[in-house]
Amino acid sequence: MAARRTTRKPNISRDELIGYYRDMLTIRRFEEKAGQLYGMGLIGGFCHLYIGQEAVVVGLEAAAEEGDKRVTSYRDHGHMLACGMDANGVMAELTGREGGYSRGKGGSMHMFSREKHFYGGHGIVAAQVPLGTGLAFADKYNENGRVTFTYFGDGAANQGQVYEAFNMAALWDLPVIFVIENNQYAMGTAQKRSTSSKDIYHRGEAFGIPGEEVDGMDVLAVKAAGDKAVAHCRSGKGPYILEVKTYRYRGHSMSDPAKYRSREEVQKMREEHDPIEAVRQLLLTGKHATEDELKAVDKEIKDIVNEAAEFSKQSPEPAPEELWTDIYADA
Ligand SMILES: Cc1ncc(C[n+]2csc(CCOP(=O)(O)OP(=O)(O)O)c2C)c(N)n1
Ligand SMILES: [Mg+2]
Repeated sequence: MAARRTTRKPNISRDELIGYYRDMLTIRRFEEKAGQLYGMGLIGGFCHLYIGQEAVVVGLEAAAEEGDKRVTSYRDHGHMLACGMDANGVMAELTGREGGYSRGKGGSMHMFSREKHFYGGHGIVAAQVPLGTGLAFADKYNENGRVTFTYFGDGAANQGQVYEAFNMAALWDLPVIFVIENNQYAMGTAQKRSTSSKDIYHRGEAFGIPGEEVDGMDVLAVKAAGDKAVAHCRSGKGPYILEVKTYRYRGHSMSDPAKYRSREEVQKMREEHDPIEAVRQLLLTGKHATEDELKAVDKEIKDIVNEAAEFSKQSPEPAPEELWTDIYADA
């Protein structure tokens, strides 16, 4: 049932490559800026950065179609930007301001967008897995041909509710892609200390769910695997598992001293497997773009991120009356 690692690379145009470069770099620069604002005391509470994992969400969003849904954990800013949510609104939510997606009342882990079909942002480990399965149940019931991307971590993959969700998703052939973002750590615990097997992609075997391991530092491999998983789900064959092997460069959250791994380990991943640098090299060596053209893209992104930071500083804090809004669903 479990398939082998995806290495096949599709033919790719300049525009597509530039698009991946732009989208991944936007997430990275946004997260770097969020880290700075956190350091300045402008962001409170928890803040989990996605730096290093950009190719996962960018590759899979490229395989999605309008109307498809996504739900994820607390490490969620990249997912929001990749599905088209506005950088100003995301950053202002991080700083707890009125211009944020939840009007400053939710913060980093509690943002949603009905327009972009983004269903959060969930702080309870693995809670989004049954929720994503439920979203797919609704799509199947409504016969609308949509697919739900349900993202969770390697640590979350050891939670019981994941397997209850797998059972129901398989039983009812639900159009849900379970994306395990295996960044090798759950807080300070390395996968080998917490998980009985090295690979997680075969965990659906007992339920008859096909699974595949994907190189999550290679956006083209992620896109190819995403296309395959989407085709499977959309054709009515039920759920699919993608275990995407990735790496987070920063700590679990901004308050993590990261004593559980060496600087050399992180440095090696950055230098040898960085997903953005890989696409940059493809663009340059394939003569799809010049250094100057890429610098212009970098500048464009810097402007977007600086504007988001400025907006999130200028936007006022929510008025006290806001405490009483958005409590119940539309009556
Ligand atoms: C039910 C529950 N248990 C424990 C926690 C504390 N906690 C927050 S994140 C985390 C680790 C999850 O790791 P993983 O699923 O690999 O995701 P990553 O942070 O690596 O993206 C834990 C144990 C929690 N939020 N919820
Ligand atoms: Mg993890």
